[in-house]
Amino acid sequence: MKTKDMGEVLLTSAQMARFVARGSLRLDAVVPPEMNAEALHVLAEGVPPVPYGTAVSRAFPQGTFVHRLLELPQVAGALRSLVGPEPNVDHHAVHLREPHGGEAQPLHADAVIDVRPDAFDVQLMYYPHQVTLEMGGTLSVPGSHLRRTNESDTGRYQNLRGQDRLVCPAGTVVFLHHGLWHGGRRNDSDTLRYMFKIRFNPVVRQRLLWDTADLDDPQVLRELDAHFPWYEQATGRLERYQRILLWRELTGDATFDLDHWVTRVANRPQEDAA
Ligand SMILES: O=C(O)CCC(=O)C(=O)O
Repeated sequence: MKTKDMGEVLLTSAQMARFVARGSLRLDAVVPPEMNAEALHVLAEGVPPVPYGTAVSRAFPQGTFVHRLLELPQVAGALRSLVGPEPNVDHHAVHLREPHGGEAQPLHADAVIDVRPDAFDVQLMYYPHQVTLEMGGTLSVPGSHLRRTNESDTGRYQNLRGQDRLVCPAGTVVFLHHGLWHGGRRNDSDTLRYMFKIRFNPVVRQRLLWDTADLDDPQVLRELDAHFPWYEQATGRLERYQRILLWRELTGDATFDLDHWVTRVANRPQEDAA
């Protein structure tokens, strides 16, 4: 485990590969109990709005709750590994799921038009209290982030095989690729559910920003080759294809491949036959 400035715990290559395959990274109970207790007051009062594109250190000045949240070693290390130093804040929001209230949100991605193959935003989601199955934890569909859809066009899909209904201890932080299909679930409990979200835009190229000591570990390939149960037999393979392209960008290795998927498709000989 490698640490950077101020004790940041960077992600490993295997964790990055897992993020590239799944579209999310979950850090359980990384926020200490006293900060979680404070968060319930801070979030109830509301976090002041931040103009689009404000650098994170200006958006949340030193001493504020959010600044301290983002300084926690595992949170800071994951953010740096995914989007690099001093990203911009796209927007933030406190998301409530009322007790016995409302309906589940339709499945959606948080991007209407964003087909970047070589970069991504991340959304931090922080849960200051325990989330039980009844409490309307966020639902997400692992491996859906690289399938190009527009925002809520996936809303008609219900209960995809392998979907993840978040149940987590207090102080859990989840990072989502901006394209991941997700939605708040209905809250069937007596408890108001809080979640604080911040979307970050990178301001540097997202290349080798993590702890790369294990870059050649076979686990990296295993993570990148992951299959998810909702994938179609044939089209599901395109997800692996997209992951290879993203891994090439993230590592700068233009020859990286899994079983020649991209190499084969890139074969366009330019020489005429003699
Ligand atoms: O409230 C939630 O769990 C999810 C909210 C959501 O989908 C979003 O912020 O885009």
